[in-house]
Amino acid sequence: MKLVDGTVIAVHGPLVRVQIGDRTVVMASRRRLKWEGASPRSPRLVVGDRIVAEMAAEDGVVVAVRPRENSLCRAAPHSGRPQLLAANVDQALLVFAASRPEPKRGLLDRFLFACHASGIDAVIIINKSDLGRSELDDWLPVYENLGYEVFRVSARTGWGLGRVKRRLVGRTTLFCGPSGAGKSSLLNSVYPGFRLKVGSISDATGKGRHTTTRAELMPLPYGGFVVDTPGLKEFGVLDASDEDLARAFPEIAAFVSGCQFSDCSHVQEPGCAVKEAVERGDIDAGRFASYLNIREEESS
Ligand SMILES: Nc1nc2c(ncn2[C@@H]2O[C@H](COP(=O)(O)OP(=O)(O)OP(=O)(O)O)[C@@H](O)[C@H]2O)c(=O)[nH]1
Ligand SMILES: [Mg+2]
Ligand SMILES: [Zn+2]
Repeated sequence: MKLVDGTVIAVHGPLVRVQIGDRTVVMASRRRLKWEGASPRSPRLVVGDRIVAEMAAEDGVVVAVRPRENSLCRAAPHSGRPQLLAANVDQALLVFAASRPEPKRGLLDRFLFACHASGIDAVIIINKSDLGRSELDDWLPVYENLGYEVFRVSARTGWGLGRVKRRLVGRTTLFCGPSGAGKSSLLNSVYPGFRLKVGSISDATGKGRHTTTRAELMPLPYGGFVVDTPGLKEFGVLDASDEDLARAFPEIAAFVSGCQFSDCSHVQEPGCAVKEAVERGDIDAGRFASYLNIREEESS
């Protein structure tokens, strides 16, 4: 018996696939798994977790989990319970398609919010730029003006991928976004060796078909790791504190001190500087809608 360190690269029900040095081992976990550090938001192993395994010959069992540096977490669609997408990532690439499927701003704002709340750098990737003009041309500049990095790319033609590749080197990067946005296609384009399965877009709904079914951590040949994930339809937020909201929506927070009431909810109070700014166009109406929506979900 000896103890070795490893990283979870995939979760298969109760079993995990763990990278230990240059080999991978599928193993179960001790029932009394030791969570080092603070108690975890979700006590289930997730891709990216750093673990300690007890090995005997070729077999192993997970006995402990190192403290998580960060984790991207959402409220699971039905139960509302914390569900982690991955742990210990350096950045998240939020992948949306210019069209097919149509990009949803509400979802983008929720991803951005969760990244802020977990301290994970977010980059906005607009894939399928080869499809031409899209409704997103009207609102994407809002995000560029807020200081987000926005990369327009095409996995199909290879356009813009150099920048993406440079951004991946030496880091652990989570790819997330709706089904059909082209996460797996992009990963295949930056490294064809991945040979990830790619789905089609339904002609009836214009949406993806949930081709990727589990998150997987994969090494890049030029250094760094990427995590491909299944497409997400919804992203329920957890623990949205006022500070988290202010950090994720700084352009709204900037006006709050001008409101007549110090506890203004910016919904129907008179003398609301936030609503006035929305009416003048100084705050983008779509962003304000996302802000209210996230806050409302949190208080419900
Ligand atoms: N026109 C165009 N189509 C693309 C591009 N990138 C991907 N696609 C197509 O979009 C469809 C979905 O691609 P996937 O890579 O499977 O999408 P995904 O985000 O991994 O989807 P899930 O695994 O279901 O979450 C496929 O038919 C791809 O060929 C692109 O840059 N341009
Ligand atoms: Mg996929
Ligand atoms: Zn107000």
